[in-house]
Amino acid sequence: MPDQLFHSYQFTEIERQQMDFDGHLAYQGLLTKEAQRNLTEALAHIQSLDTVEGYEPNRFAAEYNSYLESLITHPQMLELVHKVLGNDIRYDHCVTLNRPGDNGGSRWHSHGYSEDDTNLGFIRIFFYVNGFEINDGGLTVVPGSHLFRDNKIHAESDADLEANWLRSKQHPITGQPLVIEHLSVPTGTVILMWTHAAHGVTARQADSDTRWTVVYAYRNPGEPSRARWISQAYEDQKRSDPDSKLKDLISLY
Ligand SMILES: O=C(O)CCC(=O)C(=O)O
Ligand SMILES: [Fe+2]
Repeated sequence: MPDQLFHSYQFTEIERQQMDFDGHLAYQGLLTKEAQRNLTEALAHIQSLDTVEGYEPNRFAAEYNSYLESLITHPQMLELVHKVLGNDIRYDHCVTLNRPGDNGGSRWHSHGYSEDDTNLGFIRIFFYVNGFEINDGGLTVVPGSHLFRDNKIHAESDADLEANWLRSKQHPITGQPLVIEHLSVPTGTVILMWTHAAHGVTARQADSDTRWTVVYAYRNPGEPSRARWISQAYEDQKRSDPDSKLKDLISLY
């Protein structure tokens, strides 16, 4: 048996509705201490590698680190993904998101997948191994923004988002104006997010330690995927290995 990845949690109709309503769902402190330790080590390993153009260790992280790779098919990971996406799933990417002190964060954006067929879902599963605070490598979100299924949200700042994309938009279910939310989460937090949700990341403070983070993405197959960071060699190897746990998860379709 692999080590425990998560403490116990619930994904009942209540959590599903919350995720579908907000576009994200945070499980505070879900990662076990052991998983946090192993993840920190693995993320530091990726950080220590020289970059390779076209085959970047941070983008193809699971291909560079066997612990990160093992989590793609960890029974607790697959159980969670199946709860959210149902039976038919594919692995899409595993990208490290380490942010050292002074890291600039990320502007507001969304990601795309299957804009027309809303039956096909795509989720990002963020492991915020050592958590984050508001205005210190903190994730920012707009509850309800994913319901627009807009893959082209871009803004330089909160003010820019508010003056443009957010302006005159209401939550499709409540009719209330959409608002920005700055999250803050403790060590070991896992955040699930529908890929069309508007999100950004605040800059890391200069005197802060590295924020250790990795994202695992999965989807229902059926459409091409733009952020699918899987090398052809890796895909071919997994597909041709009858014993690989990734065999049925690795292909695009
Ligand atoms: O670094 C983060 O917290 C989020 C990064 C991000 O936008 C993403 O992986 O989609
Ligand atoms: Fe993103």
